[in-house]
Amino acid sequence: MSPDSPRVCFVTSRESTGDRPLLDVVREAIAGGCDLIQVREKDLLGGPLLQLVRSIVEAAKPRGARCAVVVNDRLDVALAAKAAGVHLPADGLPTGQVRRHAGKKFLLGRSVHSLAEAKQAAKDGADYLFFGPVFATPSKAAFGPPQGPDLLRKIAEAVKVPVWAIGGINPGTAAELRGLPIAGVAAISFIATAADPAAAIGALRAALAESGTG
Ligand code: TZP
Repeated sequence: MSPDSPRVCFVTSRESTGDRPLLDVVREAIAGGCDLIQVREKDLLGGPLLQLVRSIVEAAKPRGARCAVVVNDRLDVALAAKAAGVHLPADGLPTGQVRRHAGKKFLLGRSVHSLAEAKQAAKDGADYLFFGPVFATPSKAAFGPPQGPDLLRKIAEAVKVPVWAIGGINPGTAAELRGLPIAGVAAISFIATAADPAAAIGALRAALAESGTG
């Protein structure tokens, strides 16, 4: 999978935005050309999560399909908020069942941690995959040890669906992924903690593209 230009996803974490409301940071990421927003606020109950997702969907509307909003895990919230889709954790709902329920147009992402999981998710109808952590992540250690760019490449070459890299992504690590057949990179802390989230998006894109990524 080789997109025309490398893409950038902001995975939200309202705990990481300092004293700024998450929505402000999201708006700046949208203004900076963010291609995909994954709302990942696992501790929020349905009501407040729905409210947050609705606001983010509204904020992203002017950019249409160029900035899709997906909700981590919560298919119900994604549907109720009219988000573009859902991002299923590796141990989340079965991809095939969600596809049958939500229909063909609903964007369906899945996190995978191995080649076997990637092949299965692609077979089950996922539209895109997240693989990681590729690098050591400043976010929780719960994401496990870094898997490295070599396995990322292997997975991206083995499946036909777009594969995104996540985990420890910043301009330095993104530059190490130049030329890999990936859809783009996804980051929590590099974007959420940036003084200028729009510039952070641009810096990631530039790092991927500098010598013409595939
Ligand atoms: N899945 C794999 S690593 C990770 C997730 C959600 C966390 C990425 O966070 P950061 O701060 O971009 O390294």
